[in-house]
Amino acid sequence: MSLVLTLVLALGLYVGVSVSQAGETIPTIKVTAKKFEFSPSEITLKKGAPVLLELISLDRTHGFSCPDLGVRADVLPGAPTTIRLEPQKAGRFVFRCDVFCGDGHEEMEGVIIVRDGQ
Ligand SMILES: [Cu+2]
Repeated sequence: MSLVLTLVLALGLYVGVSVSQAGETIPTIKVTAKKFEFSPSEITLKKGAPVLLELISLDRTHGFSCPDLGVRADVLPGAPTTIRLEPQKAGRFVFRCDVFCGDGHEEMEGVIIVRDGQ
């Protein structure tokens, strides 16, 4: 991926904020799924900083599974699924579609990069 595209994705990542019951402001990251890709396919987070992932499908039911970070959800067309994520370890963690969706299903994946908060 080109540097420019990476930058655009990084800047475009934080598209909104939500306020939790505790009154803290949590950034919301929208992730779309379609055969056979997630967009963005690379999500950069800060260790210890909570985010909401708003998952929506553009075609059929997919899954969003990142066992290393303890998250898993169905991704449905027309109805966003929101999951809260507060990564406690830095690293690169692959997420995958875990609902069989056709010929390209096995390659339908992305990566969450968690950076140390400093
Ligand atoms: Cu799939």
